[in-house]
Amino acid sequence: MANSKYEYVKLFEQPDQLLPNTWVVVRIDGRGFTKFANKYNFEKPNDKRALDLMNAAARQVLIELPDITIAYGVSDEYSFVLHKTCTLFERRASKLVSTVVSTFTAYYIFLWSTYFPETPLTAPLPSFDSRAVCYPSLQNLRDYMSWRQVDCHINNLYNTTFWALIQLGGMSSTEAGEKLSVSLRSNGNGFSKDKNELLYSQFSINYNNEPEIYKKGSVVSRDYELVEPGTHNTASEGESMAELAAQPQSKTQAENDGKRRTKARVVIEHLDIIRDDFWDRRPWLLSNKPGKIPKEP
Ligand SMILES: Nc1nc2c(ncn2[C@@H]2O[C@H](COP(=O)(O)OP(=O)(O)OP(=O)(O)O)[C@@H](O)[C@H]2O)c(=O)[nH]1
Ligand SMILES: [Mg+2]
Repeated sequence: MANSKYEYVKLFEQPDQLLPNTWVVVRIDGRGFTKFANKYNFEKPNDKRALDLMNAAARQVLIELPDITIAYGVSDEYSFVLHKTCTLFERRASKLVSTVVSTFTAYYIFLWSTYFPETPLTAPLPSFDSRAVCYPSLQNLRDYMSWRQVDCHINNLYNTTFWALIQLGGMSSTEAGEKLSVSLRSNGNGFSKDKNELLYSQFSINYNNEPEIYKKGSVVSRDYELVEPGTHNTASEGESMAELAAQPQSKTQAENDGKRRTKARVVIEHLDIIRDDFWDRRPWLLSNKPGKIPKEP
């Protein structure tokens, strides 16, 4: 082994391990996307091409990193979930975060021309920040995911109403903002009911009929055969992995699981991830045991 007088600098590399046996969420977020969206004339409030591009980049991240079990995206952000037993990069935060965000960014730029064929990217190129957060319990993880989806709903309803007032109602952005802040003050559940009613009565827009991708955001996961709810105890499977983590699975088992994960198709869906049903039908998300690959139709 080469040994030089400079090697002592290695001592400065301090451990940055994420807490073991916790769910890790790596969330990336577009840097300065308000400006970026204006530069490329993203449609308001939602640009389907921009969302499809985010989803395509996230899908590639799951393909390249089979340790990621599920991802959820809305607007310029994406959350990638690693199972609590995942030991990728020995759970070193900087390695996990930088790998996820650089893979995502690379594909975002690589796939840009597929979704925006008419408008080539010019500097400054898009970039994303990234952080890793550990969630100690399954409930914490579920609540995190629910928080992002509720945020998606609240923001989308607000933005849909705001831009309807401007684009269809001829208001200025100040007037639209004021109009909405009045209904904001009425608060509580009445808040979203107000906007639904306003959209319907003034613009004949039924918010329920808006595209699912805008209302629910996007879920990226591996496509296995759905199971009947009630046949698996998803919550206990997710939590009992604590023992499994203490006695890691055999190498062959890990290899087989890895192969099945790689074989599964990675799909993009727009589903309710707040309800139990979503998780009950997909026990592999929480147990980290790959499901059954569906038969070719
Ligand atoms: N027009 C349009 N804008 C979008 C769309 N998706 C995301 N954006 C923009 O991206 C912003 C994302 O919000 P933030 O992440 O809070 O804002 P940011 O400008 O990226 O700021 P930082 O993340 O702090 O760098 C939104 O406020 C929009 O301006 C879209 O589909 N259409
Ligand atoms: Mg941003």
